[in-house]
Amino acid sequence: MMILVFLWASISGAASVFAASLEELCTTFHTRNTLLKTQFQGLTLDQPSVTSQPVYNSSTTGQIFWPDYSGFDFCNVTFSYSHNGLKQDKVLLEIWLPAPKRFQNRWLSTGGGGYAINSEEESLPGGVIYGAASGQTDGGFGSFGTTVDEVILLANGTLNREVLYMHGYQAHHELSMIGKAFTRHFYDMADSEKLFAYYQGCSEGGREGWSQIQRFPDEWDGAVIGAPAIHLAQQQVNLLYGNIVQQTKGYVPPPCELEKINNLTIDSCDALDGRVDGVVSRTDLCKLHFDIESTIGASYFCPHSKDTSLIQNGTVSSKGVAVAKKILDGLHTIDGRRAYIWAQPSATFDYVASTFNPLSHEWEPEINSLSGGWVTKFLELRDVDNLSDLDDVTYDTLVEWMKIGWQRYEDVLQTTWPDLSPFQETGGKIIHYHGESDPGIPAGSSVHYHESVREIMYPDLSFEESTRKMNGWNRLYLIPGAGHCSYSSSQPNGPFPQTTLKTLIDWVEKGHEPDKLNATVLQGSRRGTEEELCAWPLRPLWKGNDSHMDCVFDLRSYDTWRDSFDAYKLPLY
Ligand SMILES: *[C@@H]1O[C@H](CO)[C@@H](O)[C@H](O)[C@H]1NC(C)=O
Ligand SMILES: *[C@@H]1O[C@H](CO)[C@@H](O)[C@H](O)[C@H]1NC(C)=O
Ligand SMILES: *[C@@H]1O[C@H](CO)[C@@H](O)[C@H](O)[C@H]1NC(C)=O
Ligand SMILES: *[C@@H]1O[C@H](CO)[C@@H](O)[C@H](O)[C@H]1NC(C)=O
Ligand SMILES: *[C@@H]1O[C@H](CO)[C@@H](O)[C@H](O)[C@H]1NC(C)=O
Ligand SMILES: *[C@@H]1O[C@H](CO)[C@@H](O)[C@H](O)[C@H]1NC(C)=O
Ligand SMILES: *[C@@H]1O[C@H](CO)[C@@H](O)[C@H](O)[C@H]1NC(C)=O
Ligand SMILES: *[C@@H]1O[C@H](CO)[C@@H](O)[C@H](O)[C@H]1NC(C)=O
Ligand SMILES: [Ca+2]
Repeated sequence: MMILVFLWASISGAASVFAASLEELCTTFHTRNTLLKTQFQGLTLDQPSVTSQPVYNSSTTGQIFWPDYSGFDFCNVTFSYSHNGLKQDKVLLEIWLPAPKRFQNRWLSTGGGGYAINSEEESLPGGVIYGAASGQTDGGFGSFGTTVDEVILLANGTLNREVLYMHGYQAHHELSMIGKAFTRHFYDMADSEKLFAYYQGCSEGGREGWSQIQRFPDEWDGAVIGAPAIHLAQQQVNLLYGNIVQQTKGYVPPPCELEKINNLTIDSCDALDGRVDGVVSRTDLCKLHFDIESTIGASYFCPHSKDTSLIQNGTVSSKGVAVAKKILDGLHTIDGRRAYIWAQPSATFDYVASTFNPLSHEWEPEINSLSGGWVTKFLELRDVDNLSDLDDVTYDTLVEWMKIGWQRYEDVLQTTWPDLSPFQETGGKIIHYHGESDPGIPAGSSVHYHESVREIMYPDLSFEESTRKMNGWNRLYLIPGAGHCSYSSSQPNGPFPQTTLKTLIDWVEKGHEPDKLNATVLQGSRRGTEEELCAWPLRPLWKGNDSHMDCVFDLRSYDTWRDSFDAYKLPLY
């Protein structure tokens, strides 16, 4: 059987595939044959595992990272491979290959979020609609639905290092390497033909994207990277910070009180950008000009169905404001040295959770399990899903946890390597975006990394000159009013960039520099309105509700984004 397949391959040659239809290519015979030609040292691709299935007239609607699109056909291929020498090792890939007449010589790798390394098919249409073969990996964790935290421990005390490194960067490297070769053979591309390679992902998926750009620079032509969790050791602990502020200050504000403080912040800072639209497009000006203590005494009311004990009715207290202010200030050691940052003002306090205890009639801190599970599994190596309490945890404990995670995972999960010269030299392009009101991963985290890269790569150039050079290949766009990898319901008039991969493709393949990034309002009464986003370090400014937006630079605003992390002796990039 093997011999026959080889024979068929050598007789059929290139021409037969060239004009083939989707039905002709999307067969087990052709995909197995394609896999046979796809060979890598150290990996065994499993022929019998191949599945392939044509999917016709598919559509994608209601996504935020790309527009609605219907009527596309693709070949859905899955197969597994293993690493030679490892026992019980199986990594599953899924690749969607556009119908041959729609294929545009492009590859797209897609990533995950939270502890997931993929988005279970949700991200794949985002490439297929632009003629890209698009892939996802299960990381070798057991199935596309299995997340890394479920398999990171072999037993209490024993880290699964294979899983760790696969998650950190290796699985994505293999996905793109195998996926690109498979795609070339599937369509029978000539060696001289260029296959453009792209990445698109947000949050953990953004971290995965940076892991590839930082480590495998010549594998990529471009990446669209959203709100990346790159300072992972800091980030995973940071979501406990709000709880520790509540605990330290001895006051757990009812969620409604924090929501009211945030609503008043949005109301007060809205106009600072020059346009009254319910969107704080300049959180930096909000930092400079808004006094959060002005919210003390405002009354709040949050009705709740049925359970009357949950009706929150009161006035914003000085204690509540003290908690909010301390959270916004970001984590410092007890003696006042900065260890990390929090979200920008106007971001919701969604990651400062509390639960109502009906017995005591009080609100109590609720541990975020993403963070709790990081501490138990990745730091303490205990196979339990969440911390059971935060007894004796102080600001210094959080800083200590950040340091332990940073040092232990510096070479695998901390994804902040700041020298991207090899990528820049190959001509690669980056569009990096971050919701300015992201409540979970601070927008400042993206700004900080972006500025670290600029300073490391262009140490001898002026601010203006180095910024100009960076924008020639690596651009950062903050999205006014947007939350974590999405728009935010508390600032419904804010836009979200929905055609970013197309913009990147035009930049890479046609040289169209994205001076500004297109974005669309995706909810509320202004739904469908097109806007543009300024490229960092320029910031939007309107001169009135109906006026044109200018992208301006002002040093005082810029300085509010620059922090020095003096809790550490090492530089945090
Ligand atoms: C394709 O799907 C759409 C619905 O998304 C349907 O209206 C249309 O009839 C379908 N076309 C074909 C050729 O099946
Ligand atoms: C793609 O193929 C896999 C494996 O057969 C299957 O589980 C999945 O549902 C398929 N997806 C689509 C969209 O057909
Ligand atoms: C791992 O340790 C936790 C306590 O930290 C315990 O609850 C659990 O049962 C242990 N698991 C195993 C498999 O021993
Ligand atoms: C905050 O504003 C939103 C509208 O944007 C409203 O639905 C909500 O009730 C407000 N919350 C409070 C506590 O006033
Ligand atoms: C801008 O719009 C807001 C709300 O739509 C309105 O209250 C305000 O008066 C307007 N400002 C100007 C200068 O038109
Ligand atoms: C909130 O409480 C005040 C007094 O505590 C009361 O006068 C008011 O009616 C309450 N509002 C609502 C909507 O329940
Ligand atoms: C994490 O554990 C805490 C404390 O046991 C609990 O309050 C919280 O609901 C848990 N979180 C999740 C998402 O399970
Ligand atoms: C951005 O929007 C403008 C105006 O709607 C449009 O002409 C342009 O093609 C868009 N650019 C991209 C890359 O989609
Ligand atoms: Ca505004």
